[in-house]
Amino acid sequence: MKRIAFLAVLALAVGCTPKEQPWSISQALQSAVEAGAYLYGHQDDLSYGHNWTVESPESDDATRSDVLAVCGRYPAIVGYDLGGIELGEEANLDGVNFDFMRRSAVAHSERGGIVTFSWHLRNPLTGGDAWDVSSKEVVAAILEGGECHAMFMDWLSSVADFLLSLKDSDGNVVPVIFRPWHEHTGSWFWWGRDLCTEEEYNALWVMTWNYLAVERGIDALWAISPSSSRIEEWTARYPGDEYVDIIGVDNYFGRGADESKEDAYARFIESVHGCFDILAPAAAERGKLLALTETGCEGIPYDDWWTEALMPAIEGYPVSYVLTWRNAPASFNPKHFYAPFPGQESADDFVTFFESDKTVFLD
Ligand code: BMA
Repeated sequence: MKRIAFLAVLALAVGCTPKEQPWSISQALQSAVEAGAYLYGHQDDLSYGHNWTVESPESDDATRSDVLAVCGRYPAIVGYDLGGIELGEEANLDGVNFDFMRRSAVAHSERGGIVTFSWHLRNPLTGGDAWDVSSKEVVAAILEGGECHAMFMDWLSSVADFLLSLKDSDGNVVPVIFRPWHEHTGSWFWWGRDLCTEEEYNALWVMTWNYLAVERGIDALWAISPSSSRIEEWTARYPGDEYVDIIGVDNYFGRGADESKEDAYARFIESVHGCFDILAPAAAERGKLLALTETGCEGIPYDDWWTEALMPAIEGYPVSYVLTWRNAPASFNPKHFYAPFPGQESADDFVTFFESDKTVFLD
């Protein structure tokens, strides 16, 4: 684990005006890159793990974490998902209570960490979920002049209210990374490539940004995460440099039924390199941070995936952070986890990954 002046960097933000506040997170990420390291992040890290879940959301002190249990440190970044907030639900689509999300996000931030939010929101036109791709009219329907525009702006106001409620003990709203409309070069979400035009996608982003950043004054770093699928087309669905701070990619490891482990590792590394070969120069040219915004190997049934697949995939690129997806409770799915827990097959290798001077965890 590389020690960067993480807390100090965040503390510097105290003197900033609200508009400049995400500078603190930006500096922490930039410092890591300059030190040749990247922050490690884990989705829903404090909310549940493979063998546990927060049972009393109103009183739980958000100290439990599979990552902490394995290596003795929290991830530097904790990811959360806002899906469900748009309907005023008590918990998100994966059962994370929003009051607990608020408290644990603030707690993580006060410990010196960074929080990032994605949003697997419902389909506003059909009433289905984020994966309901039955209509190509959804984005058009929520843009200005569309039949669902007013309703959608109401949904956005729930997001704004929540983000503005993330106040630390001094009453300051904590800066976050906001990562909406992700994996849009794929076609499995209703805002994906085959589901809306390039103009509609870009207008959706700008409308979201105008409302949250300008109208509601939310200070966030905005991360755009195309999927590795059709990554070469990513610039067509990119709203413009003014609206983006981090350029990343969502790229997961997978192994074909007849594929050897070695071939699967090589194919993953090559795929991540292929994405970064396109994104890294573009990010540098535009003055943006680069990230592996979602990745992971489901169930991690290997004792060297972290050091032999993930690290070589990132090596050589100025990646500021990497986030692995959630450790769903075994009762939901015993194999749907992307970070180890004590005794898990990849745990020792994860400790090597943690000990490397290329990675940054919470000090
Ligand atoms: C997916 C899976 C789902 C989950 C969704 C949003 O990748 O983990 O189980 O509902 O992300 O978090």
